[in-house]
Amino acid sequence: MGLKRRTLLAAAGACTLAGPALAQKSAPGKADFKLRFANNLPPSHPLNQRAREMALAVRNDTQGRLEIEIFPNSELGPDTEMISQLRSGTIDFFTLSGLILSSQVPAAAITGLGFAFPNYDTVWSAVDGDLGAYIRAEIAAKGDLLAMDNIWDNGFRQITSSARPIQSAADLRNMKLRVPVSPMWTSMFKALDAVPASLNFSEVYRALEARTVDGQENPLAVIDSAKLYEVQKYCSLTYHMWDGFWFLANRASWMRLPEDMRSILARRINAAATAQRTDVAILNATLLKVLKEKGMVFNQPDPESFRKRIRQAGFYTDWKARFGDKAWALLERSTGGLA
Ligand code: X2X
Repeated sequence: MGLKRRTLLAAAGACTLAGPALAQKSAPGKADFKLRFANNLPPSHPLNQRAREMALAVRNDTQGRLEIEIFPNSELGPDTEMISQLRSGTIDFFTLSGLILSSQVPAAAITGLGFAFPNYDTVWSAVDGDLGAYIRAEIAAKGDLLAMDNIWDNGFRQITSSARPIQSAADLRNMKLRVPVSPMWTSMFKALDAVPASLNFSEVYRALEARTVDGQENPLAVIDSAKLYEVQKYCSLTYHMWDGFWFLANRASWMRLPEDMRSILARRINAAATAQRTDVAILNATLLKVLKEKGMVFNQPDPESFRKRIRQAGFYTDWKARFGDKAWALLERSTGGLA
């Protein structure tokens, strides 16, 4: 390669590294960067509604130079495969529960500890505070992943069933319950004497319809947007776990962007997360009536029998040892004593 050509290429590279002010303007209608954002939720879920708004805002802010293509509903594959695609860079962004991410980043499961958070104030004080920062540092330490500052809200999880309402922990005995693919979910429902079946979300509706599992557990916004009320009769408001979605980025994809695009993108993604949290809070207040009108039967069990059963099974002792004192102390700073 002649000096002239090498010099030209270096200049072009410098041009990109120096930021878009010098970057080649894309041809009208043709983006300089096209990124792929995948998730496992229906298009109607607030996460995808706010993601579409965010993508539009980013395209406008960058004068069309940066486009984000959204793939909802596990279109690019089940969660456990999309993690690999994110790490290889086939997918650039992926929203994922910390409990499923824990196969790669064990510490990320801590926010899903059973009955840890009594309300949203304690959730946000933890995930927007030192515990969230600790988890994001653990994610970044993998070397090929980054997490945006603001976690998106999945919600407090409730148990649905086609067989019976869950009035106490005893009603879970031998119930075949679908759980996401994560040691935390499996261990909690084993501690409750259920029979947890690990399935990616993309398989849940069919498994419930075919009765290969009796029930599943999810926040109301997921139960409604995924139309699980069509295949589940009972919904027991257990609030047994809070769950959130880290907005994850492939690090190489992120670092290829000019610095000014990265700051626009981070600002818009984090703002969308804040708006989505408000959407979920509104749904939490309105979906009970809506789902009753769609035929679901609700009950609100006393959480004490569940907490007592998992404590007796050594659930907190076991997970405190797995997470370690530092992470556990960060969690208890928001929740108070748990083990
Ligand atoms: O898989 C689930 O149940 C879901 C949609 O809530 C998560 O992504 C954790």
